[in-house]
Amino acid sequence: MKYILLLLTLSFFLFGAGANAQELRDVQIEVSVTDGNPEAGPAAYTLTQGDQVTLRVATDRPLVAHLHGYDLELAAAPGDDGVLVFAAELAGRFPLTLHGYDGDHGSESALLYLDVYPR
Ligand SMILES: [Cu+2]
Repeated sequence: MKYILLLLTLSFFLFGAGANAQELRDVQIEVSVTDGNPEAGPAAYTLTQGDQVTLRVATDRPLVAHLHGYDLELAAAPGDDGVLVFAAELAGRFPLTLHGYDGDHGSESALLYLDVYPR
């Protein structure tokens, strides 16, 4: 009986620690690009440092997008969404910009902003 109590106590402790770690959220962000512009204008998304981010870009034409600061790039095409999966370890404001759209490399317009707040 004592062992069972000990196990219960232990699992409570472990579960408690796990619950703390889960303050780190899984954040899904989706943006749809048409004519080189995000559907509803460039939105800002608020994150907390350490959040696990899945960033998905759907597009009507082939594009390359660049997440500044994190220096991550994704490619997307019609029917083939571009996806970035990363931990938001850097705090600050970071734009995701177009580096190419439909073969044109001239644009650097922002598709969205990530505002990552320090823990
Ligand atoms: Cu860039």
